[in-house]
Amino acid sequence: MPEKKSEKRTREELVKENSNYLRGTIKEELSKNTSHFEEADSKLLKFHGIYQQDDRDARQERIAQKLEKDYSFMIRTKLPGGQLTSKQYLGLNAICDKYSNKTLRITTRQTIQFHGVIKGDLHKTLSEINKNLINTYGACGDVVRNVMACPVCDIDSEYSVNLNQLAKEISNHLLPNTRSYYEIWINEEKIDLGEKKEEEPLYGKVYLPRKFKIGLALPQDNCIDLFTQDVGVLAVVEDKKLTGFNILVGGGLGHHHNKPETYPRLASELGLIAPDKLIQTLEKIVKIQRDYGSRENRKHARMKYLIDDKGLDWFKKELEERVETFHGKSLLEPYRKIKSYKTDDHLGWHKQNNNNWYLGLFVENGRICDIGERKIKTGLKEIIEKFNPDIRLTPHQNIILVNIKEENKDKVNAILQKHKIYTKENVSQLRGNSMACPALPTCGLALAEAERVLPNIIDELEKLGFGKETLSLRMSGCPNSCSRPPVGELGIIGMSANKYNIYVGGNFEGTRLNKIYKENINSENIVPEIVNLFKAYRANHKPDEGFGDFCVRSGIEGLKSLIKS
Ligand code: SRM
Repeated sequence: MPEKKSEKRTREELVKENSNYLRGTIKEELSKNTSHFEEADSKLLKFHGIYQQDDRDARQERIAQKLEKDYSFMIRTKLPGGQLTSKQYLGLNAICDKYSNKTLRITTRQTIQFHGVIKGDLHKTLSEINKNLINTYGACGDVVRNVMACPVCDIDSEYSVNLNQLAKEISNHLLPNTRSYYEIWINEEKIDLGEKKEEEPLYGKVYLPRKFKIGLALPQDNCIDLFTQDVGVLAVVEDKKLTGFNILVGGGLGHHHNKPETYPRLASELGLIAPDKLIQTLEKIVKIQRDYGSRENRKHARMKYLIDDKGLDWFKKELEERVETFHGKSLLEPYRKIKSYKTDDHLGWHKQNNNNWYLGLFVENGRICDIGERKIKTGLKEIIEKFNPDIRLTPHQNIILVNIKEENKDKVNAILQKHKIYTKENVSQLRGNSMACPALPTCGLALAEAERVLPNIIDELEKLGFGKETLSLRMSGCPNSCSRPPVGELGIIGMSANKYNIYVGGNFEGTRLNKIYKENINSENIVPEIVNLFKAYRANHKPDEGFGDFCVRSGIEGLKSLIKS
């Protein structure tokens, strides 16, 4: 396998190489009565779907008291296309009550995370998750992450292609091969390979240079934010027939403050491939990144930088050569231009193609928990236990209950009402289209708050009469951009404690990056800044012009002078 060797590889590369296919000393460390893992194992744990974290609210106090950090672990499941059964959901719900902070967190890539699991409970938690036929293998780490897909394209007659099934197939095809996960977490006996050596045919010994993201969409529903993926796959349907898949490469949003060599980038249009060649083509793309992605600098290791360094033409040629040797002829046809994109939030009741109904429910920032009288965790459990719906998670951190019978709709509505759960009818447009990442206190990289403050910002804006504004509003605690703010119509990104940059000019369809509007705004000034923007929009927008489009037409300086005048 042509793995790129480099003189100065990062520490992560050495850890992977010396890990014996991701085993490290995790198993040995698990049996010790300690609160955390040492650095090398904590890096390897990510490949198993686990992040070592500490309570950042308590960090300073504990340092002052010369105590070690208050360690706990975040566990991320892998659910291609965000699909799970009601039994699996209830299983995860029970696990969160037993071992984590009693919340389930829907992520922006359609999975579920647990926060606050202590080291002594890690093995039990992972093994119980696996008993529910869900695993966490490759949910994090330098491999292909959860494959996203529009969550309703197989059940709504508006959509013509079953991308969900495809997401599962792609995910299975691109899983790591090593059995280390199963040996550690479900006590699988180590298989005796005799003379043969363990192999990772796709990833090799050092896996990928960096995380790798794939998402599948349709032009009528870009809810997965196609252009932000390392590889975006867009179904092209002509005359009601699937012609092929447009392939886009090199999307990614993470960047670093004051490091202009890092930047958000929208994926570039590469070409169209035939449906039956999709999986092999994706495999070849992953291998190009494996062989050429930077292993010297993790801040330059995502595929977007490889494409910018070497050029899209180089990338295309490299892919065609690899596909050619595999299939005998070039498979990339010209990219099919798409006239327009739409994005659906999937909220509310919708009739399915089998005459049952699906119901999309807003979950604020994806956090399934009971807050005051709003009891979404309890309410979901009651509905799911009674009516047994299949579950879909959306890329906007929401949940969809599938296959509800017509005669049960009123009963479900009554439970929603009883627990004061947000429905499409009673959540404001502003809140319903908002997302924030977890940030503090769990995320080790957060520079400022996000999930804990966005609801209050929206409360204030609603009180001031701006709840009806329909725009994508996204907030992240740092420029890594986990809630995808660089493509929001209004993006808010934490830069340091209590200081945020405000960005404007993405669009609802997710096809445009926004631009910086103001830097280093104190948290208490966020609402007044947004109020000014909304007032300028209300006074000056053209009929049917969205907020992001209005900001682009006005320009940043134009917006500022509109607000001054
Ligand atoms: Fe993310 C790292 C949470 C989607 C870009 N992300 C992290 C970590 C694991 C922090 C860490 O490395 O220690 C965060 C854990 C917080 C916590 O306490 O849970 C974290 N990212 C999340 C989630 C949970 C946010 C959410 O609100 O749901 C999302 C989990 C997705 C999943 O299920 O797999 C999540 N992260 C994203 C996205 C959006 C997407 O993929 O659609 C992005 C931007 C797209 C991209 O990848 O460019 C994103 N996360 C990052 C980055 C920056 C990567 C880069 O290229 O620079 C990091 C930091 C890193 O990798 O070094 C990061």
